[in-house]
Amino acid sequence: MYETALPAPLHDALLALLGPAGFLTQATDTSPYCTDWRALYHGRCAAVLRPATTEECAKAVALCHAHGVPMVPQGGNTSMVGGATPDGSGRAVVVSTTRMRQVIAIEHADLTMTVEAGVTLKAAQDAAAAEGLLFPLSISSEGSADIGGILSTNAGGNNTVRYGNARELALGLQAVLPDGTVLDLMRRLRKDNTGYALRQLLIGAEGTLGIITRAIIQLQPAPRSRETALCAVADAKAALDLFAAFRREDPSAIQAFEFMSGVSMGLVNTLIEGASLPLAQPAPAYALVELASPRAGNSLRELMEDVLGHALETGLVSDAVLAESEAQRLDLWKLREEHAEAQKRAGASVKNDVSVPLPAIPTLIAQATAACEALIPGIRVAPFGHIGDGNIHFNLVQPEGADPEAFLAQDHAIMDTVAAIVRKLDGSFSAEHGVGQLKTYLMPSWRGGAELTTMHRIKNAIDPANLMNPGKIFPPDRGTSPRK
Ligand code: 2HG
Ligand code: ZN
Repeated sequence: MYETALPAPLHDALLALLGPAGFLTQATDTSPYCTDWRALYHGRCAAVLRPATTEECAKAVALCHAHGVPMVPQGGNTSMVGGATPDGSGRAVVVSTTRMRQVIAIEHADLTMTVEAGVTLKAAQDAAAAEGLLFPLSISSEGSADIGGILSTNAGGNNTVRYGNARELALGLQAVLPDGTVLDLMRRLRKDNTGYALRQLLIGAEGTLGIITRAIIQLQPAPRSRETALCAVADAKAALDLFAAFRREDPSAIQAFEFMSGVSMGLVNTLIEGASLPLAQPAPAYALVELASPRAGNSLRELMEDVLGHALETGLVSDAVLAESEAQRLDLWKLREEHAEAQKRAGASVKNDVSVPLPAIPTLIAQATAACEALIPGIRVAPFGHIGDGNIHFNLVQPEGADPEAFLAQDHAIMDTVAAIVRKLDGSFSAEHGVGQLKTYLMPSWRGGAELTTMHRIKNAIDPANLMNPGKIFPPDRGTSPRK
């Protein structure tokens, strides 16, 4: 008797290939890989495969492909949309990148890092910092999220406003395709117009086209001066006006520009130990601004003081605190980075990771707030996010004392209410978290017609048996065949 649902020859071949550390079949070992960070999805799997190299990964994938076994690629398991969680059938294997943990090279001449998929974002940042360089992507889950995951989901985060999303940072890529073929695109070229951009196709495909195993990332010089301030503002419009004021002076200095509503900051302040608002009194909203430069000196401090001084005089900002040390800077960032955790602790929440053109953000917040409050009295409207790049996490937390299940039963009603407003404002229903399994139902109405049909055709060409991360991105009722 085997503990897994895998056919015996496949079971034996995978065990021989990966060894006991790379082939987990006991439920106690596999269950952490079958639930997402938000605990929205509780899947099952036949086994967890943990290849240690690309070659092992390719052989394992080829074996699963030959036996028609579905595969769910998984990095740090921090998806907000159930993108790395298997379904409940127990047929699939999870292919975890957690044993591919090597930073292979850092090249100073072209500022690149060659890295394996399972290196966490934090480890990659630390490796770059140790060489006096900057890994220019930062997200709240960076301690767990890994390189394969951030590329597969085209993660954005706090520094997109300056350096772009993960897509803009990847110069080279290696991936294992659904039949076990290794697609080697590990070229570190800035210019390379030689046919289709396959690298970009894999990035953001959420593991539906293959498993990313390696990448070459464009680094930046490490900042030698940095200024960080938390500002109390009246609303999102004031935050945007402040952003514009910094941008007018020096757009290239803005490293991050984040927005936090008073409600969401209140949750951090009360539910996260060690978090405390360093302002005289709570405000309706906040902006966290970080300026950075590879040049040492005082010019950023002058810029920060000039813009904030003027904003305080005109009333655009009612209060502000500047970090005077690295410890204070980290304290200010903690107030921002703990938002997801605080909302988790506050009960059930419905997330709307949306983007709209910058001028539409105040309208989005005003209209979506009114609509959600009308839908569910007592709902806690707790938006925050990367306002400098147009991405707001328009999150709704259950009314205090409400039943979490009853609240979550209304998730589509809430998401549809917000989505209708986002659509009118020419935005997107998923800015940086992806579609995963949570938002597949929105795809036909948002990306239907030629767009979804073309995606289906690509999926069918690369993964005709629909073995790679099935049930993600594409709405379930359509399988992998494009609508005729
Ligand atoms: C962040 O910006 C993450 O902190 C999580 O993208 C957002 O919890 C969320 O909705
Ligand atoms: Zn975010």
